[in-house]
Amino acid sequence: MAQGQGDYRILHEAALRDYLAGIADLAATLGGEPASWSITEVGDGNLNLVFIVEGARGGVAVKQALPYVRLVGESWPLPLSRAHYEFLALSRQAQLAPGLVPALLHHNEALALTVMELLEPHIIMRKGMVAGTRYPRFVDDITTFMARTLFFTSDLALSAAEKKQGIAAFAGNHALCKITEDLIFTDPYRIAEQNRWTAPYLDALAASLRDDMELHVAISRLKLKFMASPEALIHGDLHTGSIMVTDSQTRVIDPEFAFYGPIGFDVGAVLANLLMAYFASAGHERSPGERRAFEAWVLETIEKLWNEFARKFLDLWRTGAAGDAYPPSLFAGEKGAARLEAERQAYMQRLFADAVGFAAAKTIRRIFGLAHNIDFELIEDPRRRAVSEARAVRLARTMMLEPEAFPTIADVTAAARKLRDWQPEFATG
Ligand code: SR1
Ligand code: MG
Repeated sequence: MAQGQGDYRILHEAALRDYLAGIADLAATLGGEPASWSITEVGDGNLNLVFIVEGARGGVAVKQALPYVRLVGESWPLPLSRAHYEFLALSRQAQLAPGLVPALLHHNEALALTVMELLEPHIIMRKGMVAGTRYPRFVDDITTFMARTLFFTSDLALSAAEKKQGIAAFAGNHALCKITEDLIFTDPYRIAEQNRWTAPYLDALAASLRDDMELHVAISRLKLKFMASPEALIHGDLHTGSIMVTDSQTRVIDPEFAFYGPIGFDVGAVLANLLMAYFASAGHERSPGERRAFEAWVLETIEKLWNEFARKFLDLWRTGAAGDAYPPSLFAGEKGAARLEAERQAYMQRLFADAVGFAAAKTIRRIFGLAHNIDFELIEDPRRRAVSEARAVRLARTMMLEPEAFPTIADVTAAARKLRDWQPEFATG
């Protein structure tokens, strides 16, 4: 499947058609004459080109990395090697969480190009949530994906040698890590050219982020944890734009930010994006209270997200731990079993605190940093948008500064519920 010949070039429509026509398996999947294939560029992410190609028999999705950040342009170069790490991560995730990532059909290292199954009729979950759609399969699927990919690439499941080989295999993806280190953990808290927010309503809040030393300590501790905690192979960008859904299926896409990092970063990413969908929802209402049922579902999903993830992760630990951490010989007998179980609970409590902190960081970056999300951006009236954003920031700030106020996931949802109708000073006027 993997190919490595040829020089890199950007494949626009005609070149892509010729390229795919030259690969017998793909041409057969598409069917009919290559000239009849429809090719549409649909990429709405920040980094890459994405094409949907459809023929008489079927379709495929083609993703090609650009040598720069698409959102910004050629002034911000970015290594093509991210396509290699994405392919590697997708391959590993497919083994560990079968059916929860798109099937890989072809990869060309030199072209930084990957061909995958066409996910149809799946849509990007973020778009569905903006429309107020509920996804009944989501929580079970995403918790299975996270529990299995994170547990089985951790020291709880791997030998020390396997784990270190894993870390080494992804260590070269540091340019993508640097994006996260800058855009999530640094820029929103300082003057940075690419920052933006809903002005003038959030001007004072933006200034307060730049001036709050306790917040600077808290975000820097999280940054250090992100940089120096190779706990497991994480997706690295697990927001609702990296998840495609239908009523009955969930697929996780786009793991180009994958590396060995803190487990709480992936869990916190999903948590943050559900919280943002919750706070954005009021801004999408056409009549007061119209989306209450959707909002109740989001909060219920947030609670299940943590509870189900923790249950599945602990089950794997209790039944499938073959890693070099926590040697069984140190926890023999009834006394050992009881002590190890208490330690598992303490591990999960620490992981929850990490997830709460990372969720806060991921929320603040989407409101004050370079890359925003459509949950808020599609609220047309800027004052209304700023109200939703200010509620999310108020919760995020407390989560970052007072993590002890959130010992359980129910404390997070209770705090979110309380802020649903909170009116910042600028709300009227
Ligand atoms: C310059 S890239 C901006 C963001 O897009 C990706 O989806 C990541 O979230 C990254 O931080
Ligand atoms: Mg992406």
